[in-house]
Amino acid sequence: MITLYTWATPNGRKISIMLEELGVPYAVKPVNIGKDEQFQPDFLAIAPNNKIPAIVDDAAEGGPLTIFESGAILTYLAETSGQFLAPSGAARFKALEWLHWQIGGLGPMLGQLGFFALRSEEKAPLAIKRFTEEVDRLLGVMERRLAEVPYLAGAEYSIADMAAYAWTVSATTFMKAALAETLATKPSLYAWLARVGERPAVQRGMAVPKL
Ligand SMILES: N[C@@H](CCC(=O)N[C@@H](CS)C(=O)NCC(=O)O)C(=O)O
Repeated sequence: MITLYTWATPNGRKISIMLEELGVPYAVKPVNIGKDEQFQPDFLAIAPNNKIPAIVDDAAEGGPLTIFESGAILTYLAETSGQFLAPSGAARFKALEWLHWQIGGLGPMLGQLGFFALRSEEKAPLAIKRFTEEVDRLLGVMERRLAEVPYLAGAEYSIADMAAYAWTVSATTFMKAALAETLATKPSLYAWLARVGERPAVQRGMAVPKL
């Protein structure tokens, strides 16, 4: 049995989407990051970086295994199930390329933009300008990719799409006001959002955790 430590945020939902896609039973442990539960010693023993998501796989080869960092978790689940990541060749590395692009670029930049433009009471114009421009650039990269292929890795839906989906939903909803100008010129991105968003497993995964 896999236990997922998560919260109602894009990084957590990447993993619930994957677990729903796989159709495996899993237990959900909500970690309320608004109440600093990510700093509790029992959670830090699993996720020393004090961030969700994390998993514990009790049935892992060699004994129970804890994993933090969403990219590592998605890769582990893909490899142990043999699904949503090609075992070798170009398709594998295209999926890993876009997975890492999301984890190192789209996620952190949208996170910083959300903090400076929306959540922070004190407004820092230079930070807002910097992160708006960087998100604009990243969404442009995504738009050009999705104008050529239906999914980020190419022809097939993969863990790269799961990773980018929840963050892109945030960009087009919660952060829409800050990104109106750039979103107006992204038809392929919206078509991809609809394609991925109509999957029943994605809809179930986006509803985790139930609060
Ligand atoms: N690179 C990490 C990012 C995880 C992350 O930023 N998680 C946020 C929620 S979306 C968190 O737990 N924040 C709590 C904190 O920073 O104390 C991953 O991909 O797993």
